[in-house]
Amino acid sequence: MRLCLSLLVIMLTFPVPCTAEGMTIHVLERPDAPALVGDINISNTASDFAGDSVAVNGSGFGVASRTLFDTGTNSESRLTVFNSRDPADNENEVTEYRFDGETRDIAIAAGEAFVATGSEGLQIVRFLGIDTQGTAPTVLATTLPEDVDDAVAGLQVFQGQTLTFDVATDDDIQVRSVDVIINGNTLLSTVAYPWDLTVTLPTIADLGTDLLDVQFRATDTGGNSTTTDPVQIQMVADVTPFEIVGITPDDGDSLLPGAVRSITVAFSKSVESDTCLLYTSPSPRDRG
Ligand SMILES: [Ca+2]
Ligand SMILES: [Ca+2]
Repeated sequence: MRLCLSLLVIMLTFPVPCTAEGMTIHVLERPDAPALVGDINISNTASDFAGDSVAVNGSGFGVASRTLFDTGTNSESRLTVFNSRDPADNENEVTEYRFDGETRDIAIAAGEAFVATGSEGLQIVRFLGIDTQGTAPTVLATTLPEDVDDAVAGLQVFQGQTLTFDVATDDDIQVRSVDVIINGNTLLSTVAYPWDLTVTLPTIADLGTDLLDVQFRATDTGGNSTTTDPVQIQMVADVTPFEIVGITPDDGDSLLPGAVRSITVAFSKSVESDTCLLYTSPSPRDRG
């Protein structure tokens, strides 16, 4: 089974080791209140079936892989392109590509499918047509950072804070990339859905201002792009203390002499590395 997220939809794929059923993708809507809303059925008429990889592009399409074995040791991979917009539609198959080798996994990046096969290496498949109609994508910010100061008007965040934004995108063909733009400069560009829009802010001193104009830009595979209107965010000094959220090895762990060559400490926020000192007992000379 494999999980995949798409447009507030969770896809769970189940490989079916039989002749006629092929692959069934169960679609759950709203991860916070899951409910089965439909299945995407990909038919299969081969004599044997294996494979459970699926990826979606954030623009209403996905790719699913299957590996077909003949009576010997030869294998053939089939990459099925399916429409994921309407889970209730059972005619979701768009097209299919075939190549040698056993499919191990799939990822979509910049509008192309990257298929890892056991014997044939990495296959790169341009699974949708070229975007030639000049229609730009849509992009909408769906989640903004938490306001850290309710007493002051507007949206405030801490300087140096790591923020994660969420956007919804769509296109007549497919979105290739999404960028985060701050004060006119591209701070982050990502090419794989779900778009990971996590950025670490500069300090007020480094940026020279406490005001951020945040925009998001979606670009399709034809080079057309749409940029959102700016969202103004104010950075303020971070007055909250940090915490230690994890130490490896853990307190009380039993270890063989000489087994520990490093200790990892995870903090709740970035800290100055030269302020981190290690103390061990019983000898104070072990301070480092
Ligand atoms: Ca387009
Ligand atoms: Ca506020």
